[in-house]
Amino acid sequence: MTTHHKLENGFSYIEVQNSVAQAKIALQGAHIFEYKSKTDLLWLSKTSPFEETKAIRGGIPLCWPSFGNNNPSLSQHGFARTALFEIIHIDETQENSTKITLRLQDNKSTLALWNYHFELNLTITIADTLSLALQTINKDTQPFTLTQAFHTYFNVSGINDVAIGGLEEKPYFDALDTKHKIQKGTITFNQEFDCVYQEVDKDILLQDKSVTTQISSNGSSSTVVWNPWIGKCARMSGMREDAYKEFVCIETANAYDDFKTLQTNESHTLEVTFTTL
Ligand code: TA6
Repeated sequence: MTTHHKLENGFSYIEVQNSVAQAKIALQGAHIFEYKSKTDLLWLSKTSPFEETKAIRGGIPLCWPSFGNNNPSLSQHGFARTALFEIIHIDETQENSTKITLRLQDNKSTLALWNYHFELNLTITIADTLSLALQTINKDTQPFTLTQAFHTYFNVSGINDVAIGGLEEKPYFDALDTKHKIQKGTITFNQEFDCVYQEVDKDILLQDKSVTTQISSNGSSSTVVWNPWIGKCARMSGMREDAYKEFVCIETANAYDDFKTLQTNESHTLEVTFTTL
């Protein structure tokens, strides 16, 4: 079952309920901000905005057509996360799986920011696993280059208790000291962390006490791992100053060297699946 909701300020989202999972997806940014099945997977800030032009703090924001400041002519993480998508299709033929496709196409305001014709389709499959597939089609007569990410905020029991595996020996760019390094061992947290891993070629495992979340991807060879810790968290919009204890971001991406250039009519799909083991 899928129901449409509109807040008093006009902010719209859809709610999905099937036999194995429930989810909430905002039309702004095609932004899934709740997914509950075996676990309550996605962190959502208790002080997140739900209003036009402001990105929701939490869930899975789409960074598109630029990750971070990869494209200095665009705002951080691009414009898709505050753009209004339309629902193209809802498939509820199976009781234990719901598939929703949302679309963004170029319009006057996107062309003013990024002068290319495109079609962007996000397909979300809500089952006992959660899958997202973000397809970019170049509808322009010129080639264009993009970077992107699923900026996923995972709920954690406590940031000091989590470990991330699957990135051992991978090269990464440390955005805090702008140095290039190699990952040694699993990732744990005791300070601000903001790193972009490259050559990522296997599943990533988020270990949180007895719960393990497996992150599988296609069309991606880069992953960002982020936690703002105390100082940056206190300066962040849309989150309380101690929120850093409650989440970690593991972002399946095409970032930095993993950029994508699409010729006319060419497409690329970034995919991720989250499985609670
Ligand atoms: O993905 C990590 C990162 O780029 C951090 O540097 C931090 O800025 C975070 O994203 C949040 O960005 P936002 O624009 O959502 O405040």
